Amino acid sequence: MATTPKTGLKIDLHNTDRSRDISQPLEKLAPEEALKVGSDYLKGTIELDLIDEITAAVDEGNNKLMKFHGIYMQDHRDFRDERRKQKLEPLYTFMLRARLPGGVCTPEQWLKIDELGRLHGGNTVRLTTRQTFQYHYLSKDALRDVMVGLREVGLDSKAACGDVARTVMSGVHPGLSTLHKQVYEQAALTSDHVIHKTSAYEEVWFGEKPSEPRGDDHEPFYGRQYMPRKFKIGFAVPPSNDIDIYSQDLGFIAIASGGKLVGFNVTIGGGMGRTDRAPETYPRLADVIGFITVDQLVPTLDAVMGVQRDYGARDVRAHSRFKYTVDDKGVDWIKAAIEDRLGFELGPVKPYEFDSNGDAFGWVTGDDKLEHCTLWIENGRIIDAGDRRLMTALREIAKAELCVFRMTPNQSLILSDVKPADRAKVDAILEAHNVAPTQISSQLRANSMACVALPTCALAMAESERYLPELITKIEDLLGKYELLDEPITIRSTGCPNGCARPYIAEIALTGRAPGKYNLYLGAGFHGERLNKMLHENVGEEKILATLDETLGAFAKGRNEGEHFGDFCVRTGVVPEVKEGRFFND
Ligand code: SRM
Ligand code: SF4
Repeated sequence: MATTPKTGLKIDLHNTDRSRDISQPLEKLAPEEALKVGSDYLKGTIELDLIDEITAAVDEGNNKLMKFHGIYMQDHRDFRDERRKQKLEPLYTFMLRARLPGGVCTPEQWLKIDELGRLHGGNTVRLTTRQTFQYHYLSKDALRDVMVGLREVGLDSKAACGDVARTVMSGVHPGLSTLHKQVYEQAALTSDHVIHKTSAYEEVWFGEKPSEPRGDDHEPFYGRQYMPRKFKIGFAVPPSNDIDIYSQDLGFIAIASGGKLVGFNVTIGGGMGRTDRAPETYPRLADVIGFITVDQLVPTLDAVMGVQRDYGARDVRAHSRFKYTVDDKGVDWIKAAIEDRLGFELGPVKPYEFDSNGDAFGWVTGDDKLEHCTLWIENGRIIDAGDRRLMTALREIAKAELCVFRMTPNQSLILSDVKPADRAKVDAILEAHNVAPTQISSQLRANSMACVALPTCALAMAESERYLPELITKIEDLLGKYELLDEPITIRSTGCPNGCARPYIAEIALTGRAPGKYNLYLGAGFHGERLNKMLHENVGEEKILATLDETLGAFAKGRNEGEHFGDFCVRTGVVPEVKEGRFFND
């Protein structure tokens, strides 16, 4: 037996899955790898920490394991300094993220999501950039109640975080056409296929006993080491690139014939995360490597994820994402390794075209003759604020069972599958609560996204969700001056370089460096097909507004017909084009 350095968990070196092509000897595993191996398939000693009343926290090892159960320990950053001064423990609370393939939930599920948010989550629910929802501010005591509540309505938070395949994204939304529906079904199937199988989740949260001891075959695909890092999968339905396919580790672009799904172009190696002043970390746009038919989907999932599982770096976590494996080995090598496992060659890439990565707000009638209303929700925050009682309005709509709820990849919500006769009822409830689906002050705001950042995110270096709305108000003054309020321009902000709002593919992006200071990026493609480029490093609001005043003014005067702002910035040399569409040189 060996002992993990941080948690003291025992690792049985002989009871481990050695079937993987992992080059490092087991004894020399990096701490995170050793933690996984020694955790009894992610059980750890979480149960003991949950009943420890001395602290509101859990130990660091269990914190890492709980991510695989969809939970992060956080401390309230607004109170950090004050509590330190008072020699108090940080104000520990927990974030819980649900797993929700394609972002779909029923009215019954929505009512439970809402109820738990009001009971335990500070009267708010947060929609995320990957079509699911999060609670913040959960106390340790509340975690089981929330888990049980979610389970009552068939929801869970399994594998919403951690070194596994995360929530599978799917271009919204199924009601629009048969094709959308077919793609959603494949995304749901994918989610079921790639989810980890450990019974530790049921044991820890619901007190279930495992039917048999967890042996070596407990995780047939993942084994005891799971993936080297998180792994993200998404399905796009052209012409919408709402899921930002080029940012996914593994992506599937739907290809149709006569309106019916025939297969997918496969993309590999996308990712956004980078670290400040660490040029060896960079965002990367995915490569499109070939075509598969629908029945080849599951083998392709196994083959691509298997290649990353077996060849992804497990010694340096900052280098463990699939994008680095793809660059280390080369796209051709990776493609050959995938085909080798599949036993057949991928077909040639089929033509496809994207035209936007945003959401279209308001009502639309689907091929299914049902009505669907995409509701703009600023930065995914479901809350009653002043006169705008969004959380209550959605609860009333759910109570009356007027729609299915579909979260979008841009942190918004579709009230879908509304019977034509019920459309007026939905409108009346929205209006009564001062929620107008399409009254958005500018197309810039309509195409904006901010990550959570402060006060909950441990990694935030600057504000994001709490700042972007007011910055946009100031940019709108410039847009008004140049008659650009109706011009669709994408803007995204994050509180640090990790890229949770996919900023590196926005035409204007801010990533936090320090309180009030951001790196400013311009020049990405409008539908997420080209990375942007950093124009200014570590600058404050004044410089950001001055730069945008100049560039937006030049754009209004000198743009070509139909030209997007990002393309203009590249064409006129405001920012140099990132030639490879891949490497990121600040
Ligand atoms: Fe993220 C870590 C929030 C989408 C890249 N992300 C975090 C953590 C958990 C901070 C932490 O590790 O302690 C943040 C929790 C903040 C909080 O208080 O809630 C966090 N990420 C989010 C969400 C909630 C942002 C949002 O405002 O919606 C998104 C949840 C998605 C979901 O439902 O699963 C979210 N994160 C993303 C995306 C976008 C995407 O996946 O489409 C990315 C970029 C794509 C990618 O992965 O390359 C992203 N998050 C990261 C990274 C950088 C990973 C990397 O490769 O370097 C981290 C840091 C890490 O993992 O070490 C991170
Ligand atoms: Fe936190 Fe950074 Fe992600 Fe924003 S981008 S949620 S600050 S990790």
